[in-house]
Amino acid sequence: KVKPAASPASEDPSAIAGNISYHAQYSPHFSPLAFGPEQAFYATAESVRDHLLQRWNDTYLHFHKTDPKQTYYLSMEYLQGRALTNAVGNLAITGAYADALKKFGYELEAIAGQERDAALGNGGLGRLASCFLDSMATLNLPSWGYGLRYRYGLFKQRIAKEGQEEIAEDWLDKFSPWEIVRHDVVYPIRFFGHVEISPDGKRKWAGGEVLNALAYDVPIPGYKTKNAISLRLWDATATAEDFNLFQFNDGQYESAAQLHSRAQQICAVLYPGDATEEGKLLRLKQQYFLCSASLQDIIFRFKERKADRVSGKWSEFPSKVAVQMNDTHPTLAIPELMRLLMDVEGLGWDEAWAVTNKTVAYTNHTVLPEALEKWSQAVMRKLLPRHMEIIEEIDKRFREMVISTRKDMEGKIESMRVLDNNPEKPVVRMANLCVVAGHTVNGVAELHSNILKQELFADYVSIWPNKFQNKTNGITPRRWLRFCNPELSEIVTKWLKTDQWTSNLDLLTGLRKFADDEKLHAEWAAAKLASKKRLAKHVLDVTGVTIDPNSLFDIQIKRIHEYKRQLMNILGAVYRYKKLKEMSAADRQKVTPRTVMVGGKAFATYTNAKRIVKLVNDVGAVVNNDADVNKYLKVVFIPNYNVSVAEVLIPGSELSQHISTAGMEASGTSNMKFSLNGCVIIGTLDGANVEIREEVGQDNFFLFGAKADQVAGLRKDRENGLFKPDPRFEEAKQFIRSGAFGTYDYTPLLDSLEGNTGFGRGDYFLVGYDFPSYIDAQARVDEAYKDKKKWIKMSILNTAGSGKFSSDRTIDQYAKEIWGISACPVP
Ligand code: DL6
Repeated sequence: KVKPAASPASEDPSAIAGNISYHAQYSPHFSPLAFGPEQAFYATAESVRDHLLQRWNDTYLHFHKTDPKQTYYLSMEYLQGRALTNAVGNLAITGAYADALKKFGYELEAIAGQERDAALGNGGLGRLASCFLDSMATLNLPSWGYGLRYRYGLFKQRIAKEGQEEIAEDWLDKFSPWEIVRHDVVYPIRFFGHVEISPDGKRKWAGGEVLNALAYDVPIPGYKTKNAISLRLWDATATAEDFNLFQFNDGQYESAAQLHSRAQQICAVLYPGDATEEGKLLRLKQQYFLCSASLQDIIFRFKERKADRVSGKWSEFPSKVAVQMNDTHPTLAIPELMRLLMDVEGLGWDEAWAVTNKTVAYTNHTVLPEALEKWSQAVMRKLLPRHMEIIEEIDKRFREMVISTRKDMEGKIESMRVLDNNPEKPVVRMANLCVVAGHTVNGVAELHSNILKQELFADYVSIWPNKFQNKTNGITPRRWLRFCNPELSEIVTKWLKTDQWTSNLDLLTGLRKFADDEKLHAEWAAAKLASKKRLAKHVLDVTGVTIDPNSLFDIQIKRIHEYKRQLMNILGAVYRYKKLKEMSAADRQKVTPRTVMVGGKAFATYTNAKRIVKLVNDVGAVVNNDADVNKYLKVVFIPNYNVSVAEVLIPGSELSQHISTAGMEASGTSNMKFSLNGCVIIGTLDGANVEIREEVGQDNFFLFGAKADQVAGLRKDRENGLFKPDPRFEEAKQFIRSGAFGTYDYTPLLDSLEGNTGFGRGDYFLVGYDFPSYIDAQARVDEAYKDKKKWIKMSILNTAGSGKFSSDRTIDQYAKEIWGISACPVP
């Protein structure tokens, strides 16, 4: 009944309804006969996109005209999640769109729930990149995100009888209403081939195969600003020339379209399995594809903005361009920039090196040795022969520099070099390349940055003492409080008498003075209960398990990894269950009822992580059906954890577990999201936990476990047979071994916690050492929860102490202290 209106979207609900109706009728995606929730979502999203496009175009033109220095964030992962709620929220048109949708009989929340998550990432690193984009846009910073347009990003997790199953999830199944294909932005990307040397000695890469990188832009709106920046995602394509018509007509269909199929492989899957040589090659191709397309684009823009830059003026480049490498995955940006500057633009080595060094910076996100990338020199040489030459030259010059200037470091050179020439397995060390070539290296929390400086990169610090920085991670308060927890947000706004906290999170400290106010307590408790009920409904919908919103909601959601110690959590739940079974009915009534929820995906080939998923499910199946105790304990595995699920879980959580072995979690960012939503953390002194505890106060954080500087010694003690396990730890393991939770063979998993040393043994992650203090800390939690006033005060003080963890603060520091860029708001 609503008359279609093609006019650019306005902020009046009737006009918006007309615009939605227009998109429903004239966007040719669906039959015009129906306007169900799905059609309503796509039409609404396209209407919102009209708003975005205006800002996005204005922002590009403004940047073009003013020509500021820009940051280009290169990341193999972005975990964007859903976009509709965020877009209308940032554009401050939520109410108008909600009213418009009511005219069609729909609630905005239900329509927003139709959207698929854009899951182009695995975990923390990808979600961090997405939070950063939100802050870059909000702070009006001239900046871009570059990534890959994977067809199947993060897999969908199904829990079957044997545990986790991975299913490809096609987020582009229909289409994404947010992306704009840019047929005018295409760059050639070469693989394989050889290096040609011209008579004047110039080197040039030739031959091999060439694919195209085609840009898809996703506009990223800032919060209450006119700026909208771009996330540019590259897709791989081949051309008509690459299609062999002769072969096709001859019935050789596969070979006729070989290059087309190879193009499809590049952006098919995020992190394809790399156990095989093919898998390794594909991953390297993906990394190069991202780096080459992005750098060609950056150079194009550099020239586009001033015609005279085409000849000379390359020394200006670092004053216009900052490239941030999000972990080592985009390290090939270094040799690619060198190649483009030398072989295409004609610069000499020294000039190209100076430009590259002043342009690129590197963020390290892990100290786990297995995650520090190393590429086989042979694979690198085969796929990227010219880059391998450049890397060899960087390595050679670095060695010479150390030998000639730092005699004292000679003994260290081999481990600092970019190349590891071990004849058995010669590799390129990507992190070393980043440190040698970049102007700045940063860690992502104070503790982590100190570990980088004192251990992993200590030798480089003595050469370049000013190269290393800390940038503690952050999260966007828009998605992670304002939009995902409207009840709590309203209370915060009401008590602070302003909603400015949404873009100035430090204002939350203003809540501290009300931490004992009973009226605030009542409102706070009511908001938490509403979120807990929403969460209970989600659990019922996806697992069939009914949970009690009056029990303590205890949540651990993150990738499943042995260092994150979900195993300790479940051993704790097993111990709790056993004690409940042994208690009298009268004693049980004194127990704090608890619902333990665990969610997260295990990498497809990570066997122990998958065993942990299975164990949580098996324990839940027994505990939840045990009528003696299930009033006091439930254990639930939340399947298919993703950004949208987190948006339901985090507001409803009261206790959140961040219990990694100290020194192993670089930062963690879900700890910040929980704390911001008034959830109390039980955790070790690891990653950003350390800073969260400082900010919220040590009385409002349940601390346990070994400290980072004890870990090496404890492992040594264990190797020397000095470790004496606590009887409670032995009891919990033994209970599982007894078959109390079914017949699945948990021996390999439990054996990893036994013995003094050895592969898959020796309790490398110190679960046994930390278990007793973990159980004691959980007992303190039980007691604290009984005192409702005390608990709510702790909850309020967690929110009040979260200001530091806004990604606005993090990005402001990157902008000032690494990138040297400043705000460029559209007037
Ligand atoms: O910095 C974002 C995020 C941290 O919060 C996590 O602590 C850290 O584990 C994660 N690191 C990675 C590294 N992955 N690789 N490869 O995801 O980064």
